[in-house]
Amino acid sequence: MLRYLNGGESHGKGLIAVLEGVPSGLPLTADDINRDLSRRQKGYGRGGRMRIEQDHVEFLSGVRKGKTLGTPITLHVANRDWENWKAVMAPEPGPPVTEKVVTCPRPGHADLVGAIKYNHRDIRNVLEKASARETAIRVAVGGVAKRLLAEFGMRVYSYTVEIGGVQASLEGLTTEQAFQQAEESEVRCPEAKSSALMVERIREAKHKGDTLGGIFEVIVSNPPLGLGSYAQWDRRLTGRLAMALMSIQAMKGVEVGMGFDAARKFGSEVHDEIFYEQKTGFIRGSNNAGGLEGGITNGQPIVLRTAMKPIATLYSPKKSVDIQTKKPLEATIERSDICTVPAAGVVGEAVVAYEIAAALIEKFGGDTLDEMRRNYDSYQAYVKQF
Ligand code: EPS
Repeated sequence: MLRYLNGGESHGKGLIAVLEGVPSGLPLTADDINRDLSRRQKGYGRGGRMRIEQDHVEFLSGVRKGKTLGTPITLHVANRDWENWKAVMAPEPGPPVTEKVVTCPRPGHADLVGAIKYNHRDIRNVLEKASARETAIRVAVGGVAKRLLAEFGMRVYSYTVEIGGVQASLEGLTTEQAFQQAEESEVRCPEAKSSALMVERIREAKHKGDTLGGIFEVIVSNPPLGLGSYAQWDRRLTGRLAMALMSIQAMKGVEVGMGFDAARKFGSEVHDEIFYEQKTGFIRGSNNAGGLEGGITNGQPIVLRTAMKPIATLYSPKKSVDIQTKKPLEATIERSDICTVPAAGVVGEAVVAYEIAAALIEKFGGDTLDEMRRNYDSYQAYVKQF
């Protein structure tokens, strides 16, 4: 069983995660993870904080001489901004740093509900963990998962398909091409014309003191048939993937394969027909299901799209109420990003990689990578002759 917990405040000393259940013998280096940490920090529309941070992972346990030990892997990502926040965030008892106390909740953020739920009179106690800074450590955990998936021929891709109402046209592009082109774009959009329009929309939003959301797509190539299960509700992989994506800050919807469009069509236009060929076994004529049927992978690429709302911190703030004085106020301006859809795609890859790795370990689990590989190979041989 794969599991992890994370901890860390946005302006605290750093972020950590303890990841347990990774088999021994998996080649793993900090570089494998740092690439994604750096990709997550980029994108047109990021705010000033990303000029301060330079995220790197440090393994505090579970990895020795470039290989996993089969013991809990403790990952650490330091917050460089901590140097500027030591007095405000100190764990030792002491008076608050008055100018950093937040009493005006931002509409759309966890501020108000979090303050009431946990009885905090300083909203900073809420926003520090609710913050999307947490996604840095989730990307680090996802990096370990990606290394495991790579051993079984799987890759996880993402790209931006929409920002502020500008839709990219991906016609004629393979997943690999779309991904490569997205990596060249400052909004991680595969298509140049839409990329430029998206940048324009973000510039416009910035000018108005506003923010923008959008949609990104995550694709997993080459998954084996049979991950997840219909046998119990919480084993359905479709649900687990949706939960993982919806747990990212600011996400408001997930589509699988054809997604919401399927609700507008006849069944005959939606379901992927089944064919059989001696050489390859069962094959499908299309992939409207997005690689998932009955909560189980069907061997086709997994295709997921996630909608992100615009960031809640606005430079032209919306109306709110001070939680102490109960007087109307304009919501607090914390330093803010304008649009983080490009970064959110990288986070999406990570959370999806983690869920697929968890399902893979559940199905082929063993204490060592070699044992997992033996289980995987014998199962694939069985599927082929079915
Ligand atoms: C965030 C607010 C900003 C973002 C932060 C998420 O941070 P700050 O308040 O320090 O300016 O930069 O994102 C990150 C730090 C990051 O690493 O992505 C928020 O309120 O969610």
